Amino acid sequence: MYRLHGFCQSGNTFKVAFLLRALKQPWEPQFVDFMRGVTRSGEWREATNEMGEVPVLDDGERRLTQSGVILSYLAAKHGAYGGRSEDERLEVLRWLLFDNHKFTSYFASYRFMKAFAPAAPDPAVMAWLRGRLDNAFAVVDKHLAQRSFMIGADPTIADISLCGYLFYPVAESDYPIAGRFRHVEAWLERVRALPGWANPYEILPGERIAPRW
Ligand SMILES: N[C@@H](CCC(=O)N[C@@H](CS)C(=O)NCC(=O)O)C(=O)O
Repeated sequence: MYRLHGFCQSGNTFKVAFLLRALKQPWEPQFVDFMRGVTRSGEWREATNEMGEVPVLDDGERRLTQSGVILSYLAAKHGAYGGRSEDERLEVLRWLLFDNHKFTSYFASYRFMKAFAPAAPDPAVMAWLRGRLDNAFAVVDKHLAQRSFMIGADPTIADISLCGYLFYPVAESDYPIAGRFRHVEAWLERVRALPGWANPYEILPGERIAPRW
C-alpha cells in the first residue's frame, strides 16, 4: 500500500494519484494541511521533506519526493507509462523537466496567487507570470498539433505531469484554455478519458476553498 502525502488543491499531488490509479495500485492519502502552513514548519520538514513540498510518496520504508521523481519511479517499477525505448524515456524526461520548470510551475504559482494567497496579487507580478505562461502553453500546443500525446501515440508520465493542474476549475486560475490552445484542449479530453483519471477534488483529501481574488 502506497501512502501519498498531499492535499486536494495540489496538482502535483494529483499527478501521482492519477498515475497510481492508472497503474491500479492501492494507495492511501495522508492529508497535509498546506493551507495552514504545515509544510513550512521545521518539524514537518525534519520529519517528512526537507524541501518543504508535497507530494511525498511512501513505498514501505522508501520515501520519495518531487513529482517527477515519483512518476519516474512508479513508471519504471510497474513497467508502464515511462516510454518503451531509451529515446522515448529521454523524451519523457525532457518534458518532465520542461513541465517542472516552466509549465506547471508558472501555472501553479499564477493559480495560487489568484485563488489562495492571503493577500491580493500584485498586477505586475501576475502580468509577468501570464506572459511566461502564454509562452509555455504555446510550446505545448504546437507540440501537440502533431501527436495525440506528448511523446507520440501513447500516454506517458509526461502527459500526467503536464496535465496536473489543468482539471481544476477555471475560476481558480482565471486562465482559460478552451478557445485559446486548441491542441491542448483536445489533448485534455484524451487525457480525461484515460484509465485512472478522476476529478482531483474527488480523490484527494482536504477542503475546497472558493477562489479569494
Ligand atoms: N517540483 C515539485 C513542486 C512541488 C510543489 O511546489 N508543491 C507545492 C504544493 S502543490 C508545495 O508543497 N509548495 C510549498 C512551497 O513552495 O513552499 C514537484 O513536482 O513535486
